[in-house]
Amino acid sequence: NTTPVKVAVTGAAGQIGYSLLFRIASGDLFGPDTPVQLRLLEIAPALKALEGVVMELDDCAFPTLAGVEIGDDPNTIFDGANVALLVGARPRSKGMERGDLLEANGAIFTVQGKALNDHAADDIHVTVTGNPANTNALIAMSNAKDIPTERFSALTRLDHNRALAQVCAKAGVPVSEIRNMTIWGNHSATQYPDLFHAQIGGRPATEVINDQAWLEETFIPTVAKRGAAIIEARGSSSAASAASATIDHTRDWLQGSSEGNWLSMAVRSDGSYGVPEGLISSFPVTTSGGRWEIVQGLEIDEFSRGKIDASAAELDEERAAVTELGLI
Ligand code: NAX
Repeated sequence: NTTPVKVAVTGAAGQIGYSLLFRIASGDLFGPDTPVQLRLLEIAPALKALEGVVMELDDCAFPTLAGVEIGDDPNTIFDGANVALLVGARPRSKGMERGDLLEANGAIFTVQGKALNDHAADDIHVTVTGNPANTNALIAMSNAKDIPTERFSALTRLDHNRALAQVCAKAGVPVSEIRNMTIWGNHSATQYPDLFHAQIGGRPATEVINDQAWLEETFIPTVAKRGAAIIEARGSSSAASAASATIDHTRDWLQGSSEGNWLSMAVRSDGSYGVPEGLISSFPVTTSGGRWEIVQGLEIDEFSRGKIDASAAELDEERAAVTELGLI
C-alpha cells in the first residue's frame, strides 16, 4: 500500500512535537512499509519555528515520510486526516483558575472538533494529549457530531508507562514481565494506578510485591506526581516520554493490543465500573482493528472503589463546568 496515511498533529512546534514528529516520520506508528504524510497545525506566531522543524524533518531523509503540510487553519490541516494527535493546548498560566483554563481550551477544542467533523477522513482516530486531556477530548468529541464517539480518546498511556517503570524498579524485573497494568480515571493527580489486577511474571503483582504501604505511600503518589517531579528536575515538563506514550497509545489502538495483555486508554464511558456514562475516563482496554473494548468483569475492592469514584467525580465536575460554559 503506497497511499500515505495522513497524520495531523497540533502544537507541532512545541516540546512534545519536537520528539513526536520524528518518531512518526521514521515509521514508529505504522511500520517501515507505510508512508506517512504529516499535517501540522500551529498558531500563527509559531509557524516560523515550525518551518525550522520541517527543515530538520527534511534533513532526516526518512524513507517513510511522504510529505509535510503546515498551517494555522484546522479546516485545511485536518483535511483528509486519518489520525489526529491533538497535542497543542493552552497551558495554565500564573493566576489562572481552573475555569479559565477550561474556557481557554474550550475555544481550541470546540473549533478543532468541528474541523475534524467536517474535513477528516471517514476512518479518523483522535488522540488528545494536550491538557486537561480527558475534558479536551470530551469537548472535541461533543463538537464532532458525525464522528463515532469511540474514535476519540485521551492519553493516559504515559501514566501507565510510568506505573510500569515503578513496578520494574521495585520488583527488579524487566518491563516485559509485567501485564495488565491499569490507570483509572482522569489524567490528573486523582488518577488511580491499579496494581491489584496486574501480574508480574504470571503471578499477581500484589503477591510478588506484597507491600501495601509501598503501594499507598510510594507507588500511587510517585506515578500521579511524576509530571511535577520531572518539571522539578528538568526545568520543563515531560516531552520525549509524552511523545513516546502518544505513539504507544495510537499504535496499539490501530494495530491491536497483544494477546494476554491490556492497555490504559481514556475513552468514552459506557457506565462500566460505575464511571458515569459519557465521561472520557481511563479504563483497562483491549484493542483490535482500530477498536477498543473495556475489559469487563474485574473485581473492584473497597480501596480501588474509592479511588475510581474520586477520579470520576473530578471528571464529572469538569464536565459540569464545560457544560455551563456552553462548550459541549
Ligand atoms: P508546548 O507549550 O511546548 O507546546 C504546545 C504547542 O501548542 C505550542 O507550540 C503552541 O503554540 C501550540 N498551540 C497552542 N494552541 C494551539 C492551537 N489552537 N492550535 C495548534 N497549536 C496550538 O507544550 P508541550 O510540552 O509540547 O505539551 C503539550 C501539551 O501536552 C500540554 O497541554 C501539556 O500539558 C500536555 N501534556 C500531556 C501529557 C499527558 O500525559 N496527557 C503529559 C505531557 C504534557 O504535559
